[in-house]
Amino acid sequence: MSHSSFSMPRRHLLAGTASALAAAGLASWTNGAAAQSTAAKPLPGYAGWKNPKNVIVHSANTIETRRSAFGTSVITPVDQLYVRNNLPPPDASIVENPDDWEITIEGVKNPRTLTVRELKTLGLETVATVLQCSGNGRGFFPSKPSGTPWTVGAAGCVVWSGVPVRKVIEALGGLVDGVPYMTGTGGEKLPDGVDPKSVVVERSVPVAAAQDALLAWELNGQPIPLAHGGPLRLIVPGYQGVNNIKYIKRLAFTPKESEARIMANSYRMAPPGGKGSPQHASVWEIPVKSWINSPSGEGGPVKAGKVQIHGVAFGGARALRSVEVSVDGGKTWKEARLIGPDLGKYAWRQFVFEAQLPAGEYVLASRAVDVEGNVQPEHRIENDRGYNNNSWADHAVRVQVA
Ligand SMILES: Nc1nc2c(c(=O)[nH]1)N[C@H]1C(S)=C(S)[C@@H](COP(=O)(O)O)O[C@H]1N2
Ligand SMILES: [Mo]
Repeated sequence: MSHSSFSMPRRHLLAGTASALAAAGLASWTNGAAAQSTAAKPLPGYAGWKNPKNVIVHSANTIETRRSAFGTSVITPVDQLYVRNNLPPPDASIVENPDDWEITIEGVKNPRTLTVRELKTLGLETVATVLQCSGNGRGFFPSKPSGTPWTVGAAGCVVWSGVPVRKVIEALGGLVDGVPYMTGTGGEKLPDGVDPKSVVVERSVPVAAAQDALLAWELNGQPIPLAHGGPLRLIVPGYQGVNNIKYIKRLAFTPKESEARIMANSYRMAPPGGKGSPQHASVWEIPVKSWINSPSGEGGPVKAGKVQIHGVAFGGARALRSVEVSVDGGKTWKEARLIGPDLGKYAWRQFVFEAQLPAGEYVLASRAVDVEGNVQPEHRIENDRGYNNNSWADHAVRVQVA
C-alpha cells in the first residue's frame, strides 16, 4: 500500500469508498499493485509536460526529481520539479483564466472573497524557497514506513511571486483577536461518499508564519501550472511542502488547528508503530539539511584524480551558515565552498568541494549548519511515517574511484 495515492487516509477508508471513487472516475487513483511495478510509469496527463528523463514516476500523484538531474544552477526547472498530490488535482480549466480564481479570507476584521485579479492590486513580492515534501528521505528509513519511498528528489528550489499574506490581512482590517493559526484549504473536488475531513487538504501553521507567507500566482517566472497549485498557492517559506496549499480556496485565521485528518493525524511525528494525533509534533518547519548530488554513485566509477563534489544545502526555516564535506564516511570533515547566487534565507545554496581522490572506494557525506548553529544530525528521528529525514549518514553516497 506504500504508493497508494490515498495512502494517507486509505487505512481508514470504509469498504464502500473504493467503489465511490471508481464511480467518480478516480479508480486509477486508488492504484495498488500497479504502482509497485518496477517498469517506468508514464507521466500522468496533468504533468505530461515534465521531462521524463529527469524524473522518477512513482505513481500518478508522486513524481520525484532524479538525483543526477539537480544540476548546479540553484533554481530547479519546473519540468523536473517533484509533484505530490494527496488527491487528484482539480480540472485543468481552473488555470485557463487564473485571474478569475476566488479565495475566501476569514478571521480578519472584514472577511471577504477576493479574486486573484483583486489580490494583484494589494501587493507584490518574490521569494525563493526550498519546496520539500516532509517525506523526502523516507526511502532511507530501514523501517520502510508507508508512503512514497522518496530519496532526495522530493525537493526543489524555486521562485514564487504573489501578494504577501500580511498585505491581504492589512487590506481587510487586520486579524480578529484570538487566532494563533493560519489555516489554508485546497480547492480539490472531494470524492462523494467520504467524510470530507478524512480527505480535504487543509493545514494549519502558527500565525507567525503569515509574516513571510505569500499567496502566489507565479512560479519560476510563469503562471503556476495546475500540477504545482495554480492558479493560486499558499507559500509558507521555511515550512515543509504539505503546508504550501495548492489551488487554495480559503485562507482562515483560526483559534484552533484544522480538524482535517491531514492536520490532526497525518504529518505528525508519531513514534514507530504509533498513530499520529495532535499530541505529536506536526510537520512544520524544514530542518537543516544537505546532500551530495554528484558524484552520487549513479553513473558508475569516477575517474581518479581531481573531483568536484557538489550538492545542495539549506537551513530550512533559518538561513544556511555553512556546509562541510567528508570523503571518509564522516570521520573527518572540511568546509565546502558555497557557489552561485544567494537567493535568500529560504533558498538552498549549491556547494562544491574539490578533492583529489586516488582509486578506491569512498563514502561521501555532507553536513549543513544553519545561522543559529543547528547542525544536520548523523541520525534520523525515527517516526511512524518517515518524515523529516535530515540524517547526513542516510544521505551519504558510496562511490568507486578507478
Ligand atoms: N491542495 C493541495 N495542496 C497540497 C497538496 C495537495 O495534495 N493538495 N500536497 C501537499 C504536499 S504533501 C506537498 S509535498 C506539496 C507538493 O507540491 P508540488 O506538487 O508542487 O511539488 O504540496 C502540498 N500542497
Ligand atoms: Mo508532501
